[in-house]
This record gives sequence, structure tokens and C-alpha cells, in this order.
Amino acid sequence: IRRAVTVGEGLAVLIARPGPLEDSPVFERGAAGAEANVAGVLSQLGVPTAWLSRVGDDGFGRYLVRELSARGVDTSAVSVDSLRPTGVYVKERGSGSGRSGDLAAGTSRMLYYRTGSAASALSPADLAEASGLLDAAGLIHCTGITTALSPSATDLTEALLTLRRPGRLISFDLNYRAALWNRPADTVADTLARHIRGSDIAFLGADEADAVFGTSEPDALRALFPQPRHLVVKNDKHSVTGFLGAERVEVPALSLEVTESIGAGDAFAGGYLAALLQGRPHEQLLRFGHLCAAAALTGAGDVAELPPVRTLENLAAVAASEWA
Ligand code: KDG
Repeated sequence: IRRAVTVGEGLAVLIARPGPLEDSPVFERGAAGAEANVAGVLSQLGVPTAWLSRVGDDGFGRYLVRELSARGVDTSAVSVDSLRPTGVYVKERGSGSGRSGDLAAGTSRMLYYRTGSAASALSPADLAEASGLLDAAGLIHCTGITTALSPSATDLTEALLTLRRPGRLISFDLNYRAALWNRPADTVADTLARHIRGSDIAFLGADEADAVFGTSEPDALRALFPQPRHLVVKNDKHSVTGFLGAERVEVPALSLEVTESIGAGDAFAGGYLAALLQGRPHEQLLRFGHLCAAAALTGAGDVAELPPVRTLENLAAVAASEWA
């Protein structure tokens, strides 16, 4: 099986008790960051995976490296930045009490504490240092979060696209996070469109695509982005439309009780990409994505523990009619 490398910021997440943030006396610590989440899923599904990043010389940075290593991820390309801290985000969770400041149950909000973080200093120099790992990679995954971190991180994502070649797939998740972009709107759309067009596999959340490109309609998005062989549009919580070359399939999501949805997109991408590297057919890629997303949706953390690959295989093989 081909090796994977994911590139981007890891964050310590502090998960609040459901209810208004000001009432949460304790926070549960977790490991987060979209590309780190994807690395963990790939590795848990048996894909040899490295995570390339920068962390601060602090307890959160050491925790992230330890946690990713525990998930089987190669962390040798994580640099420690002695000048800048590890980024943090707080996950505020609704309890639906109707009290002022409380969000609806099952919904959440991200509060970032990451300006000037170690990973915001990511630059093409980090790629040069990890050239051995990147040369051996059959898949490189990055997201629009990294692009948004800083000008040097944008340069890094642009440089990643130049590593695309036969035998090495570039995967890109739009992951539009409005709070991270302080550039004019058209620059944002241009930059993100260039990254999608330069990839082999692109994941677009329909709501994010709507915010950036003005449409959430899968066929309109395919018309806009005919190039990535794999274009995956996550419509809403009910279905995903997958384009592979000229093929178009729509696979419904599992209906389940959502505990908390942040991280589900990363789990989806991890499941899809692992199944792709394992040579599975198109529809199964989407089903692996849904099954991994389900694991994230039913826990409060960014990524929940996944069932064994064998179980996922059996579930993904359940007749298409059962999924509808
Ligand atoms: O996809 C989940 C991520 O949004 C979360 O882990 C935090 O990486 C993060 C970000 O930048 O939003």
C-alpha cells in the first residue's frame, strides 16, 4: 500500500461541557487539526502515514506528537518551534437549554487561539526538510485551513501542488474557515479554486462551497472543477455526491443521533482516501467515508475511535438498497 503524508496545523482542543461556555467548569483535552485528524484515520485504517507540521516547545505540542504517534502516525516530520506556541481551539457545545448564550443541542462552535502559532510559520522550507518522506509518498493531503494560516503557509500549499506526478496523488479538502481568512473575498476564491484544480482528489462541503464559490449544487461544482478526477461534494447530513472522471454516484449518509459534528469531514476524507489507496471501487470509497464520519459524529472529540477495518469492510459491503 502507498504511503500518505498529511500537512497542516495540529491543535489542542479543549472541549467544554454542553451549555454556555461561561458555565463550563472543566474542559476535556483532545487532539485536533484537520490534517492531523485525517492522518490519524488513515493510520488507524492501515495506511502508513506521516504528519508534517510544526508545534511549539510546550506541553500541548508534546501531547499532539504523543497522541498522533499513539494512533500510529509517523511524527518525524513535526518540527518544534521554540519561538511560537502550539495552537489551541475551544469547542463550545450546545445543550439546547434555551438559556442565553446556549447553542442548540448537537451543535457547536469553534473558538481559535492560534494567531502566531508555530504552525502558522509553516513554509516551503518545511517541505525541503521532509523531502525523503514526500518523495516516498503516494498521497499528499492538505486543506484550505493551511492555505489560510499565513502567506508562508499559502506558499507551502502552492509548493505541495508541484509535487503532483504519476504515482503520487494530491488530495485537498476545501475546509473553508471564514475566521482564518483576512484577505479580500475574490483572492480567497481564486486561491482555493487553484488548489482544487491542482489536485487529484478534492472534498467540498456544500455549505463551504456555497460561501466561497456561490453554489452548493454538485453538478455546478463539477462544471466549475472538471479536473480533479475525484470530486466529492458533501451535500448536507443526508448524502454525498461523488464524481470520478465521468462517473457520478450519490451515496446516502447513515442516519444517526449526532453528538457533535466537528471533525466528521476529516473522518470522511480519511475513510475515503484509505479505501482509495486500498484499491476499492468508487461507491465503497464514499461508504468508507460515511462510516468513518459516523464514528466522529457520535463522539464529542474531533475523531472517535474507529471500528476495525474488517468491520468497516463488512458494513461497506452491505447491499446498496440497505443504505438508501
Ligand atoms: O475539521 C475539524 C477542524 O476544523 C478542527 O480540528 C480544527 O483544524 C481545525 C480548524 O482549523 O478549524
